[in-house]
Amino acid sequence: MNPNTFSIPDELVAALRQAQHVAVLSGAGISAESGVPTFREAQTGLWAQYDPEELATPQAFRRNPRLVWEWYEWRRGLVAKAEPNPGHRALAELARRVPRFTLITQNVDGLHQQAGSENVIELHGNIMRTKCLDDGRIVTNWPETDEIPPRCPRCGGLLRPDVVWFGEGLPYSALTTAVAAAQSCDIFFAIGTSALVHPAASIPAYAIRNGRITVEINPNHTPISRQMNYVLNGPSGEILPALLAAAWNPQSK
Ligand code: BV8
Repeated sequence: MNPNTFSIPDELVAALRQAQHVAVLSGAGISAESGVPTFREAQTGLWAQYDPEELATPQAFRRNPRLVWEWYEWRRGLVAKAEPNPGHRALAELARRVPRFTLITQNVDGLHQQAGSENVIELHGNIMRTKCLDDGRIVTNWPETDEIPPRCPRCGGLLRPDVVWFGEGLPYSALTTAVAAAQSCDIFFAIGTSALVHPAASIPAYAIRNGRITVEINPNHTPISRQMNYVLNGPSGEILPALLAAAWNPQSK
């Protein structure tokens, strides 16, 4: 990982202060400092032998529903122990500072909402929500059972996490709202995303093509870095608070 070398450009601070609409696309990296492993990081223990992109598919669930259900139970346990970090909290604060704020996330951990962000657009669902495989409706509780995965109390179908698996379409309204925000915002941030998972990874291109001010926050280089107006190399948990301090507490600069 290259050393975290970031400085906050004055012109970006000025643009942020006068922005009417700020849009953010966040990825697993914004939750890294909360201890939630990013999607690509090696999995630990029992799960080290599996590739997340193999497990997070309808095929894997059809082939071995118990294994996939238990993988999500393990991940839910990690997420349940995680707390929002200063990066999540800075975005909740930013929403209070600008007239219009659109937060789009690829993450399924719900940490933005825990940090106080509202109207979060969850492109890939939420790991803490469960739905019926057959009727697709959310199930909030089900009878105690030794059967894994448990079954839908309404129709008896298998229960599954309410996330978007590889090969599944993203929620249409979430995706169209995200694209519209990228096209019409004043400043677009891509934060903690490897920009590899589509179609989410194509959202920054709408801001770039529409001449919006674009900012990437990531310790590493990504496929979109070259096209962004600003690239701040470092952890979002440090950069975002520094950016807000520079914009709204200039004396702390
Ligand atoms: C679909 C839920 C079709 C599940 C997830 C082109 C166009 C369209 C599709 C494709 C395409 N090419 C390939 C595809 C197929 C596929 C895809 O994109 N594959 C990839 C691997 C090439 N896409 C799909 O299958 C999508 N569906 O296209 O269906 C369709 C259409 C209509 C109708 C039917 C079908 C579905 C994709 C969604 C998959 N589900 N999550 C679960 O979580 O179990 S995606 C999953 O990956 C997570 O949500 C996660 O967010 C995402 C990984 O991306 P990132 O968030 O970027 O995370 P990553 O770990 O990659 O990177 C972390 C970054 O953070 C790094 O850059 C790192 O440097 C940085 N970082 C680290 N520390 C910090 C930091 N940054 C800041 N601060 C730090 N401290």
